Amino acid sequence: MRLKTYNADTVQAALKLARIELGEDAVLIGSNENSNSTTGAKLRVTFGTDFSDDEQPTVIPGAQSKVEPVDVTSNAPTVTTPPNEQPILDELRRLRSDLDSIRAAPRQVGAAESAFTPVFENHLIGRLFVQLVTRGVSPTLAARLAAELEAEAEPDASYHSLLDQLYSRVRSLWRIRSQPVGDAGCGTVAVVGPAGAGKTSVLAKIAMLRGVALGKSLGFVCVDPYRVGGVDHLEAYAGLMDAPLRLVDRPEELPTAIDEIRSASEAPDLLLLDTAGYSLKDSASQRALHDALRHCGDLDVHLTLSATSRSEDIRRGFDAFGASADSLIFTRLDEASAPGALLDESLRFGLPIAYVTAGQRTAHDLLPADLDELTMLAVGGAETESALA
Ligand SMILES: Nc1nc2c(ncn2[C@@H]2O[C@H](COP(=O)(O)OP(=O)(O)O)[C@@H](O)[C@H]2O)c(=O)[nH]1
Ligand SMILES: [Mg+2]
Repeated sequence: MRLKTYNADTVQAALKLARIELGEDAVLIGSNENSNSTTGAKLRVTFGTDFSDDEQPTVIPGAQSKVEPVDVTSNAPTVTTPPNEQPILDELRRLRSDLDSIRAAPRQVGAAESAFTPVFENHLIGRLFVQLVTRGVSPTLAARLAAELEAEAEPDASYHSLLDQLYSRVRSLWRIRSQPVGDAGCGTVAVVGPAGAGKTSVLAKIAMLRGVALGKSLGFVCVDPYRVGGVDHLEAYAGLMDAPLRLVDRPEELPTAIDEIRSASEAPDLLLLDTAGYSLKDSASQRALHDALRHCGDLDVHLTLSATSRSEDIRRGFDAFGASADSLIFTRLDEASAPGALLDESLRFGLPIAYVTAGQRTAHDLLPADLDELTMLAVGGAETESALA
């Protein structure tokens, strides 16, 4: 997340520039009276926006901004106005609906010891809002959660009791998968998703936990139309587990290949299907894969997405492969700097989360989705309090 503060006479004037500079996701964080303005601007107005995963906020409530506020008053140096005002009017309309939705018109609170007036009347809730956004939850969802919290919280609730309430709310939002993957080590488990998302690694981990560990026989299939997807890894895993691997060139051949494996006299208990070489841009191949999977009988298909990807890429991954999937697996939690974004994504997709992975070691880093752990990822612990104090 990135925060930026503007000196302005009105919130709207500051917004005009914030939406141009920070983009349409810019969300009002707070405003306060500007007692030290050299240009006579009445307000200091702060906006936040999502940027790349590894960006950290430059300003937090209770701390003086390290960034010089930008002046947008009439006394300030000229701000270039775009030739066409229409986009700005549209932005203003969007702001109004944002503000309605988060029930948070800027309020002047009395003795403001902090540099910012929180949008939320209860400043502890404002801190929890920032805590969520810092964890990667979108400002829109964070504002909704904070507004719900504000509506139900006792006015004198402590930070810890508010945090508990927030935990309960966030915990109730996740959907996790209830039935185990690979029913008692049987059936066919497939992984789909963008190249590099961790599909082959996930499949090997599932093979270990749901096959080898249960004493089941295994078989692997890989469909890779371009033979660029790193089949070597899968070959190595299959060799290690002493399991046969069948390579299939085209998705159209997949139903027959799977049928043959299943009906062979030594059919494996657990069949693991890897899909490789599918680019996010190649919608024809994605469609062919989707059609083929529909004709493969009983399949348990997992959409594998990297938690380190930008939200936009995660969404593209879902658009490309989500239609075939029964559940989600988020990989690379160990490297994700803003894991709270997964809350937004999983809500948007509506699929249950089966597993997360948090490392490259086979098996040990495949963790069944757990409501408390996912909630902790999105909300963070109470220790964040001291960082914000
Ligand atoms: N740090 C980390 N690396 C992972 C994780 N899962 C997979 N990887 C690595 O990501 C890379 C791509 O994984 P791979 O399974 O080949 O992706 P695929 O192209 O979707 O099959 C490999 O180097 C994996 O070791 C994870 O949870 N954490
Ligand atoms: Mg692979």
